[in-house]
Amino acid sequence: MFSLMANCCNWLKRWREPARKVTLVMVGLDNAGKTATVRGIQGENPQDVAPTVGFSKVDLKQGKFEVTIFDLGGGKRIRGIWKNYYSESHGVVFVVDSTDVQRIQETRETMAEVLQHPRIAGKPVLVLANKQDKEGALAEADIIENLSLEKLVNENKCLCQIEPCSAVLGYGKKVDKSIKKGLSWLLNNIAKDYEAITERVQKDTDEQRAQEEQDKKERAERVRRIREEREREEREEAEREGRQLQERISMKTTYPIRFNQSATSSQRMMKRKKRDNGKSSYKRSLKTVVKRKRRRTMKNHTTQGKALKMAVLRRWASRTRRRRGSCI
Ligand SMILES: Nc1nc2c(ncn2[C@@H]2O[C@H](COP(=O)(O)OP(=O)(O)OP(=O)(O)O)[C@@H](O)[C@H]2O)c(=O)[nH]1
Ligand SMILES: [Mg+2]
Repeated sequence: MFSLMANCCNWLKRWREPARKVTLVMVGLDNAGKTATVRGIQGENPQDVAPTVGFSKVDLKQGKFEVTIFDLGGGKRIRGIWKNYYSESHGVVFVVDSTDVQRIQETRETMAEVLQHPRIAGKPVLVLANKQDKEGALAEADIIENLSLEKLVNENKCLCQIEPCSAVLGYGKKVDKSIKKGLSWLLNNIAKDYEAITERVQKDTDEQRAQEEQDKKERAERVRRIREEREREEREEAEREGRQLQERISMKTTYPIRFNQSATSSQRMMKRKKRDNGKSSYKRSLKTVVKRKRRRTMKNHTTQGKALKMAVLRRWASRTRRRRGSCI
């Protein structure tokens, strides 16, 4: 009677407990069946899934747990982003393609890297040996041996469970029982040590955020320095060009020949004035122009044309005289 009451109290206590937020990271080589597995758990058809580029985040409710699963792309070039999700994860789901015997070594190395990471070591790990419905799939024991699973989990102090399964057998309530079993094993083990894992998650996440913030600042500082350097160079270049332009302009204005030329022409003017006994050089020069024109016309034209040209020239000379108000 007493134990029945104690059980009831425990059940009531658990029932009144708030939902626990758990974050899981789902990793494994590309084509292993991660997205198909998540889809099945979510209640969506796991057939015809496309390779994941980057990651996809899935939120679901599993009993008393509010679970967030980060389904990360497994392509070789995407694997670099996995570590960004380690700090906030309470546990790991590692999906293995049991038929991919050729890449079993790569799977082993990848798994070792994940479990050895300081932000993963010590956290519970569920290994799903997927694609058991396919012919030639490795059995559980073979996978444990090929992955050196025992050694790996012992070295990194990770609680581990392996479940042979098939992600495409069914979905929702009909999802493969092994997947369900594996997921509840993982959540229960996280729940057992929930406070400690959550504290670690909090600490690691804060550290990672601080590190990211620091990296961001350093990046911004680097960019600022590069921009300043470039602006300084551009300014110097502009100043140099401006100076050269200024020099060229001043060279033009103080060009000695021009200066001498103008000096010579004024000198010539003075000389002419002297020669003409103070007569206007302008009159003299006009006379010269007319003379010159007349001579040129005489030379170049026939008698008739000459006469015509002379008439034109005379008219031009008289018009010029009138305009200038002078007489030659
Ligand atoms: N026969 C069989 N096929 C499966 C199983 N699980 C997944 N597949 C198929 O395997 C292929 C790859 O599945 P995904 O879920 O996209 O694999 P993934 O691990 O998410 O791959 P990435 O997103 O590239 O990392 C798909 O064509 C699935 O239909 C399974 O249990 N059995
Ligand atoms: Mg995927």
